[in-house]
Amino acid sequence: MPTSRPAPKATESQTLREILGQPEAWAGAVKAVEERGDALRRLLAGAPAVFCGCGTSRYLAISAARVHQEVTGMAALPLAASELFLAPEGVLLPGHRGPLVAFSRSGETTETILAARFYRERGWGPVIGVTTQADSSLGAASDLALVLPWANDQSVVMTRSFTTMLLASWMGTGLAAGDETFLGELRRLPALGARAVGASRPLAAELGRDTRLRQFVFLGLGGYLGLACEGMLKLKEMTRVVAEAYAPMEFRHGPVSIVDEATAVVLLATSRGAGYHGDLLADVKRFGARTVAVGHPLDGLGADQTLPLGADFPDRSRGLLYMPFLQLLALERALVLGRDPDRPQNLTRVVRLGG
Ligand code: F1P
Repeated sequence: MPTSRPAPKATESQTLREILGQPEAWAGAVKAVEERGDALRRLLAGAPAVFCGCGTSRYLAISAARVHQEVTGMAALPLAASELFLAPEGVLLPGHRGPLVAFSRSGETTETILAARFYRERGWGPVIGVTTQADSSLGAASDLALVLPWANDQSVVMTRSFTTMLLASWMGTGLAAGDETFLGELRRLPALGARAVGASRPLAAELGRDTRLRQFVFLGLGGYLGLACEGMLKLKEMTRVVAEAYAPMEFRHGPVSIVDEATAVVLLATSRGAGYHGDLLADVKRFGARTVAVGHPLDGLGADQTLPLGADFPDRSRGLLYMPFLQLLALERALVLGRDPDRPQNLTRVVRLGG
């Protein structure tokens, strides 16, 4: 239903408050996971894992699973929750055993609850529910519920809840792997969050308010694909502007046809991709795109605009610092279009089947 409420000023937006409040919420996640460390280690270590969710929580599952596999050395499969119970033969092998990590801010999304129940009924392994809601249906369907109530966004769109649940998942991964170096990186992120938010605001405002840019493409490698997809979703939800997300090199294989002078291509920079992504940006620039590179390393990419973030972090943990920029970009565009970023068209805070 279109909202009849006039769009709020930026300062009145619930979404903005939640974006700005992320660093405190991250600190809470680090602490909460450490307190449940033994139980999480027991459930997560030593077996292939499945990660699932819907919408934002599904994109979170991609970033969580890719990092989990890299850090633990155990297979990790990201799924849309519905795939798990509607087409299980295509995703899990007979005899599968290992934990399911199911994400849901509300803990009430129909498909995520059904996936958790289905997984347990089949005896595939323990379910870890990561949510912001105490006493939720997901919690009831889980062997261990990791509840992060301070990250429960009141806005329809998920911002703080996405990054906080992602950091919590990465912490669980670090504990399962016993990887103190990785855990040390994650423990440093909350203290750097406020600086990342502050550094992101000017470029987010400039690009978001530049209405000559009518379509946005977000590119992310590996676990950063989940972040790129989430950047796309924020823009769609808050603004209805055309947005797409790809693994960077994939963009050249067809989708590049959409590029014109009204296109912004936002690359989420990674050390691993650096040797290839300069050529990619040069290509899309030739077709007229505005190119923006976020993160690190940025040298040699030749992007029109850059936002340096997280230079002293490795790829696996740096991406969290990129998210405020993507969220703020969408918020700025929503406000310039006179849309209410807190209340996207056609969307409710919880999506229930038949509800
Ligand atoms: C998942 C989701 C969100 C979307 C909206 C409706 O919610 O699809 O991605 O932005 O808020 O719900 P959840 O399962 O994480 O509560």
